[in-house]
Amino acid sequence: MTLQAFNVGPVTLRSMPFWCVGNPLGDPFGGKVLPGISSVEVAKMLAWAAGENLIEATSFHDDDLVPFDPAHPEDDLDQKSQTYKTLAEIKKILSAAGLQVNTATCSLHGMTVFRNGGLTNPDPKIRELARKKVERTLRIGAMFGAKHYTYWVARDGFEVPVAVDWKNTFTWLADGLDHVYDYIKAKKLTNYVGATIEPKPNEPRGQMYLPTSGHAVGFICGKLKHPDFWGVNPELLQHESMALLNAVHCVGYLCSLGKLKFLHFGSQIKAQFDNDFPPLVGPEGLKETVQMFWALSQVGWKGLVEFDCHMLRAEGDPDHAEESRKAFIRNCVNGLSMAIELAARLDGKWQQGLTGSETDLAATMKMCGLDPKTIAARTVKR
Ligand code: XUL
Ligand code: MN
Repeated sequence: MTLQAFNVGPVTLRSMPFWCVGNPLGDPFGGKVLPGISSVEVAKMLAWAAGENLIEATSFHDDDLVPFDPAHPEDDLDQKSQTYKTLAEIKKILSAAGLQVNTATCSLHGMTVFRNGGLTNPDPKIRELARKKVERTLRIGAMFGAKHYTYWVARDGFEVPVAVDWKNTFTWLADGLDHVYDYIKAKKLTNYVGATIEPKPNEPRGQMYLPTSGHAVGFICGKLKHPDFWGVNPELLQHESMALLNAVHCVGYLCSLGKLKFLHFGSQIKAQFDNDFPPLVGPEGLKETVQMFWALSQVGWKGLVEFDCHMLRAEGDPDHAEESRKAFIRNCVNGLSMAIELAARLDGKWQQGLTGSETDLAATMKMCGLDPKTIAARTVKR
């Protein structure tokens, strides 16, 4: 079965990753709220969502599908291994549901061996292990026909600036990312149309080496050997808002450079830790989210939007875990539909002759469906 593209407003496909659905809602102050769920069970839930016309695509970390054993970094190539069998089972479920795979990303954050970094770890043996794990992820992605490989900056960062090897760190990072390209070409993994960097300012590290989309683009163009292969998948509103940046500005800038490959999407309270609220959920960001989709339409960008968020911890119901997870998927998709619909209200050339403040108020009236005449009448009413 092949799902039709979504193609509403600037959004061609909607993607729900494995890690969002499988998230058991632990946080630094408390344990898991929901019982764990196997990767095969997550695949079945994603297939359900596809059947409900909620999503057309998914994504995964290697660890979301199968565990990694450093002693057997090529277990995926052995058809008799449990790894291969699990991957084959998941592939069957996703294919039957018509789900595409947007991106494969290597988890270099979960295993404690990577606690001081993956691709930038000062220990060459750990950098080599990270490289092997990335290669395995690329092969797994190829098995699923993934369109992208994503490097999220993860534990490549620091807390103590005077403990960092500033002479070599960014070269190690470039070597690790150039190896992604070289491995894809050497192994003829033709499924990959490109690769992305996902920046984040902090968390899990105090500071991350590529904190914003601007840093990511600078690194791609200034330091990587194949800049055309690489783009950015900003996480908006979350990651840029953590650094008090603006999502409309972010997508406008990335699109002007042809570097917006796809979007990670959710909601965020500015300057807080990574809230990962579902789209439009929480006290902030309605205007920013809607204006972001408006800006994407304005510049003619079309592409995939991937939810990267989790249900509110307070809403996880361990006695009805499946229902909680399904409700979360619906809420994400509803939030996206609302944002696209509200953004469409801003189409047209209605700003002409208005000041900045008037434009903003007029935009809010249009977005909220208020009648300017009624508002004007109320304004002067005694
Ligand atoms: C973390 C985050 C990651 C990446 C993939 O904040 O967004 O889930 O999207 O590793
Ligand atoms: Mn993300």
